[in-house]
Amino acid sequence: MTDELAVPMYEPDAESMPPPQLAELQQERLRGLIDRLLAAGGIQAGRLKDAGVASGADVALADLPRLPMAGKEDLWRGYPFGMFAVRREDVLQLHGSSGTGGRPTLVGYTRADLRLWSRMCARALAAAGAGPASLVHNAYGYGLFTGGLGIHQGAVELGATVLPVSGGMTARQVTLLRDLQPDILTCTPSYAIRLGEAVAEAGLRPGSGLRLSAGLFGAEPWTDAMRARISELLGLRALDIYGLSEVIGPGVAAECFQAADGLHVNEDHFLAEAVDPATGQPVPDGTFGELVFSTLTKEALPLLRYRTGDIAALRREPCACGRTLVKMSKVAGRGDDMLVLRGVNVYPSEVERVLLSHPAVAPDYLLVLDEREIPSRLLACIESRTGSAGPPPAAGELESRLREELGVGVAVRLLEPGTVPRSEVGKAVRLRRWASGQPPLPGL
Ligand code: DLL
Repeated sequence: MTDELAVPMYEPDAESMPPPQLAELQQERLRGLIDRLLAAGGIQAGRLKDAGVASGADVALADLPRLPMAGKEDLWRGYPFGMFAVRREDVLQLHGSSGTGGRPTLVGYTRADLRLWSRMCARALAAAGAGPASLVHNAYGYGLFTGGLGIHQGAVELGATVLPVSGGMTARQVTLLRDLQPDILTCTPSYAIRLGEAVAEAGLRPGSGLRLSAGLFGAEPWTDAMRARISELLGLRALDIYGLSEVIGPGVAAECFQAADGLHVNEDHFLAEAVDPATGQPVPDGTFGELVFSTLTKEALPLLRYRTGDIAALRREPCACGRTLVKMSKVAGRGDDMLVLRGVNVYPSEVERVLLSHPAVAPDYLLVLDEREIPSRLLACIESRTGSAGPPPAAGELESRLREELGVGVAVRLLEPGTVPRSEVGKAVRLRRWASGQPPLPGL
């Protein structure tokens, strides 16, 4: 680690705990979680009893793969408060995500949960180099979505100055970036690109009118190719932050400034597993699987072995930053986003990686799964890039790269800049299904 890149940890005792000590702590907390679930008497308690677990003392850390799992359906079934393990009046804050098919996933926090959440987000901000002297431009949406308020509370916890600008109104954001000179930017990666373009249009450049040093980008999948574009546009170190409402929100895992290579999972509070999505059996470290989390210390909504649907790999290895926490890879996609094209499994993020490795295309793309005929075919609609990146590639060139790297045919449509709809607020839509009627983009 070079001194230049060294930044202090927010909770060094926890973040760099020796693994055997961490395992002991996790086992003790897992037992506590099981006792709390059994005492609450809900659906998870019933499953534990069916599995022969009558008390936390019956369980060791190594038994984890044999314990029952929970999923989003449980939250939907218990909606709104059925999964809470505390009285509604002990819940201080509610959040949620819109969820698949418009069904909301509602989550709640006790006072202790809110403190924990703030600390986890403070850890992530500190890992990005933020400190009490920082100014955090927080362009995650404020509201039911956990991004805005989660990061906000973390910045306050850290003692930094936070600007709760929320998403949208891009011209005003550019003015604030210029006038306030924040060092930390937090928003979705797709919005970071949008902001980066708007900043360039306004004649601001990294080092001249902008002094951002790092950004924490998450809430949607993004690739290293996007990372390179964001860094170039905004002149900052682009770091990944991961989380989901059910587990706590942002702050489950985050990259460090030093390595920017995989996200450190706060596994002293969120025990992580990767399992085969089909069988639920653990996969070896380094292998992609579905992430499963147990919330070891949460009160309002304790979850044992919650299946996230997110596909990533876990890695246990020393990091330049000194954290001993397990690392997760960037999320490759969601199990339910995986496309099967003529028998080949493809994640949208893999298509993104191949497309954006070409310097003359823009990071604005939409994948259209044309299901009007069987077998369905995938169209990658991507904008060519304005500026000095050289001539746009021929569609055929990108198509051969995709065939070579993914082993499957993907048709490419090159579009004029500005054709793909931008998301100013909320998460970017990268995949649309076209089953009948009008195409999702004109002219397909
Ligand atoms: O997106 C929490 C969050 C806010 C994380 C801000 C990071 C920054 P939900 O709205 O409940 O919570 O959506 C959770 O978003 O299961 C993943 O599929 C996806 N997701 C979140 N972070 C990442 C990431 C917030 N860094 C769902 N990379 C998760 C890829 C992500 N996908």
